[in-house]
Amino acid sequence: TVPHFLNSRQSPSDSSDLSKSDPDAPLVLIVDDNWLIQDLLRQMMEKDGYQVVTANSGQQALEVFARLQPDIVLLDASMPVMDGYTCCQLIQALPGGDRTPVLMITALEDTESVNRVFEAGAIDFVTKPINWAVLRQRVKRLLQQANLYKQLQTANSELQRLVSIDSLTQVANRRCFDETLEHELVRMSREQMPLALILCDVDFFKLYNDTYGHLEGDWCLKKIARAISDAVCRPGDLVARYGGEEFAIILPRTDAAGAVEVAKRVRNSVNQLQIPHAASQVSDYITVSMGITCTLPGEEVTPAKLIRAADIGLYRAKAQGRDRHSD
Ligand code: GH3
Ligand code: MG
Ligand code: MG
Ligand code: MG
Repeated sequence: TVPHFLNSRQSPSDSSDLSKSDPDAPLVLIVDDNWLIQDLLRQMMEKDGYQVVTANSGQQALEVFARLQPDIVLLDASMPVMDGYTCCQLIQALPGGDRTPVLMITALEDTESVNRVFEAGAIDFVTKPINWAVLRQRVKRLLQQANLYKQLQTANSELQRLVSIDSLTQVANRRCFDETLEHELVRMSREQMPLALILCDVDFFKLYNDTYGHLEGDWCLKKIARAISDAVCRPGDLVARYGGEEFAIILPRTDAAGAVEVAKRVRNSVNQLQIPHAASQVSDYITVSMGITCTLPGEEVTPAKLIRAADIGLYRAKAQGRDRHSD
């Protein structure tokens, strides 16, 4: 026979479970060693439209939790082998466990038992014999709160994205660049690893705007940002819009030779765009110049010093004829 906890999401063929439950409904994990109570709880939760999975031991509860990530757990406090308190603690450590409410079900309401419930990380408890109205309202409220929390987290991560991204080019903005450079420098010096910085400036971009107009200029910056990003491939590397038509590339764990390789790829990538630039004095197409600098492990270096060094390289690349890199 199919184990009792393998229902709903796991076995769509099990019509007795799925016919009633909406696949988008919250998933309730019921954990109780007593089959009778388990079944009553299941009926009650299904009546309220939730999806249900069950486990009859703490160990099984952990397995089911890890596999199905339920939205709420109804957890019997008193079970043989692994009791509800231990199980609750272990759930907190599982992925998603710290934001999934655990509602403990306990026959004991003495001070020590109550304290144990909350110390184990449960969000609340109901007592046995179960007052069904209380249970249902608590489940409903806890699910609402968990949902609200999830929405807040989504909004927060969207906000984080917005404050660190340049709206025109969709690469990191100056703020993100400053923060990243600061903390990567600290990290690289701790790890005794080099860090490279490339400053990349579009050649004769004022003339491009003058020739084709500002909107075309904006479009061009988007394409260039994309081309630079495509040329930078290691996780941990950061491409940022440093200012108007200047981009910066942070390359942690990269020495001078590695940075030169990246600069060559960036130049190729931009050249391959073949964006016509009739007024450019160095090419028929849009080109970029780059300044490269690199820290050595053990060296005292600040973001300002590093940027200045890259800027000197950039100035040199411009002076030497543009469409090239220099250190
Ligand atoms: P060089 O090869 O020496 O870098 O010449 P340049 O013309 O690129 O240098 P300059 O710094 O004089 O001009 C940069 C131009 O970039 C000026 C400005 O109009 C343009 N620019 C800066 N930000 C934007 C932007 O967001 N959109 C557009 N369309 N143009 C921008
Ligand atoms: Mg029990
Ligand atoms: Mg410039
Ligand atoms: Mg320029």
